[in-house]
Amino acid sequence: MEGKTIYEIRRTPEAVVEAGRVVGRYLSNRGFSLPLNVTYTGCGSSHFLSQLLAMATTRAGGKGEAVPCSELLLERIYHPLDETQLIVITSRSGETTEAIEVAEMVRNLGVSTMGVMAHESPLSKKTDTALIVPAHEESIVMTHSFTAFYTALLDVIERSYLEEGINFRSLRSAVMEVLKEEKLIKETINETDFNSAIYLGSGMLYPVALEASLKMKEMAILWSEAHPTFEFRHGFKVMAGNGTLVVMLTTKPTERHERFMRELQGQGAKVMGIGYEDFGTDLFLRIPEVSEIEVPAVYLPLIQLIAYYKAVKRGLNPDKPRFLSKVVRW
Ligand code: F1P
Repeated sequence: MEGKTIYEIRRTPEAVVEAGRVVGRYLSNRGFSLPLNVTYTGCGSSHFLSQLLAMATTRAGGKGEAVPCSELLLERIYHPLDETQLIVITSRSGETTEAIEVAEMVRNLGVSTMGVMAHESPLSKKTDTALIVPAHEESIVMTHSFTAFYTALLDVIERSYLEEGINFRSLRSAVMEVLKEEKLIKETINETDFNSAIYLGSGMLYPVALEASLKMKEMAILWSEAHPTFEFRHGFKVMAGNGTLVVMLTTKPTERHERFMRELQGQGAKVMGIGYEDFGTDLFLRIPEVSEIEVPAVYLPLIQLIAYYKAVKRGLNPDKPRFLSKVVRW
């Protein structure tokens, strides 16, 4: 029987449109705009989301940085927050202890806070402003809420620095196109044998690779890693051999991607490409073309489906990952 996780991945297109609706209301009611220097924080998947948001902020003309909540709390000496004008704390549940503790700590420092969560929660009461993106999930692992939060905040970022937001309707269509390939993704994973996965991505596709690797661990309990694409050649590549699936995330393959792919194939690894254009990979999954900052939103459901179907193939229940709970508390 199909469970919550797959249902929630399939809900991504509606979640994106809903994100657009709430963010539109939020911005017009408050006349809200991001300041120049923004620090994004979260835990687990929400930290990878923070990394994407910090990059999108810098790309749009602000100054974004991302620090995991636990590091902000415990290693403050390395994160003085001197320049930070706003801390954006993302947490699907709004109940993660470290996220709440950051809100409390920052309040004492006099820095403004914005919380982003799926519903009213302890966190939404502790931040100066709260953007509630109603991407409710029952599953333990974060799926469509990640994409919904990303698109909502991307809209806030683009409007704050560039004055033009994103087109939620066209992004929804692109996400729907990805989901139409669910059968192909399932077959591809069923037909490919691998006992470890390495995700490689550059720029904004690096946090996507980190999230893909985390999904593979959480759902399929499979050894996985993520690296900035070409950094992997510097020593790490010894890990890619027979039985390894290397997933190269790239929309613009270059001659270096091609050479690197051949190098990995020569080591015995299988290479999967995900992007616009195949460059001679063993397996290739195409994504629809969108603007560069929207690209993470089309990769996310795809990498979630890969992890989901790998879990199913391994006879695991992705709704019940071992040792995990929906909310991490101290
Ligand atoms: C963060 C998180 C998730 C992870 C797991 C436990 O939750 O670490 O990334 O998948 O479900 O919680 P949140 O603060 O976003 O609710």
